[in-house]
Amino acid sequence: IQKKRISYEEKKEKIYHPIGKKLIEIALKKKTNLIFSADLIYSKKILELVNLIGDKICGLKLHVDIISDFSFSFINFLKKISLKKKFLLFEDRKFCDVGTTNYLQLHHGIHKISSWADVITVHVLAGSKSIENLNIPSNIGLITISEMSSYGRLSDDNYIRKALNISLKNSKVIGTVAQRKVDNRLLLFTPGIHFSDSIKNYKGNSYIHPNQAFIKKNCDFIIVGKAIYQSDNPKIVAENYRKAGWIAYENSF
Ligand code: 5FU
Repeated sequence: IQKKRISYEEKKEKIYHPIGKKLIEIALKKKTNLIFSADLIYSKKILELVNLIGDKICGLKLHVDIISDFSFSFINFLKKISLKKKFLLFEDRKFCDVGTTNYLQLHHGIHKISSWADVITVHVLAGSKSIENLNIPSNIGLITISEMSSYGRLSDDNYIRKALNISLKNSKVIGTVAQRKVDNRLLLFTPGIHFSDSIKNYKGNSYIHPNQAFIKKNCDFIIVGKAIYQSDNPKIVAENYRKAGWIAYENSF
């Protein structure tokens, strides 16, 4: 396994999926590796924040099933902003069932995730077959969850190794969530990011500074939620995370 730090440009050559390549292109163009996790329950609030910080992010991550007033007009607005400000839409649904159920949850129900998401997250607990045959269009990429950021996560080294292997073998997978260095053919996404040391362990999730994510773990993209949406000035704070993430990336070689 190749774990030596490589640049976004080099990584772009190793990632064959068009969405993986596109995410890297956006990152390089906008100089941002920041993905904003908008864990808010009203669509208006999400749209307000995205209008405010859309220039600073390469991705917007949603949990669409927490949005109380979900509608397709909300999705249409988001899609428009994402095209204008150039960022991708991530749905953090963490599909974790047998393949046929994953398929139904992805394409049907109220949210029709496959009709609008650019990237979706999946667990591989049910095995490699559970994420095959999902009939995903070529413009949707998968992120596997190999190792969560939470305290007391159940994944051990053996599970993580197998999850990473499944990720490498599936051509729809663009990357993974893990708390360690991974093969350079995968993009590494790191949630659990916060500047403040005082929330290292908050409600069962663990947090690290962007410097640690890039320098110790060779992360490619940081995912930041409450540090931004709970702040008094999301625009300034998002810019601070963008800058910190970018500088940490540059300093990680
Ligand atoms: F896969 C993972 C993980 O391992 N940890 C996470 O925290 C996903 N997450 C998500 O990232 C979680 O569901 C939240 O949506 C987001 C982190 O938000 P925070 O407010 O920055 O803690």
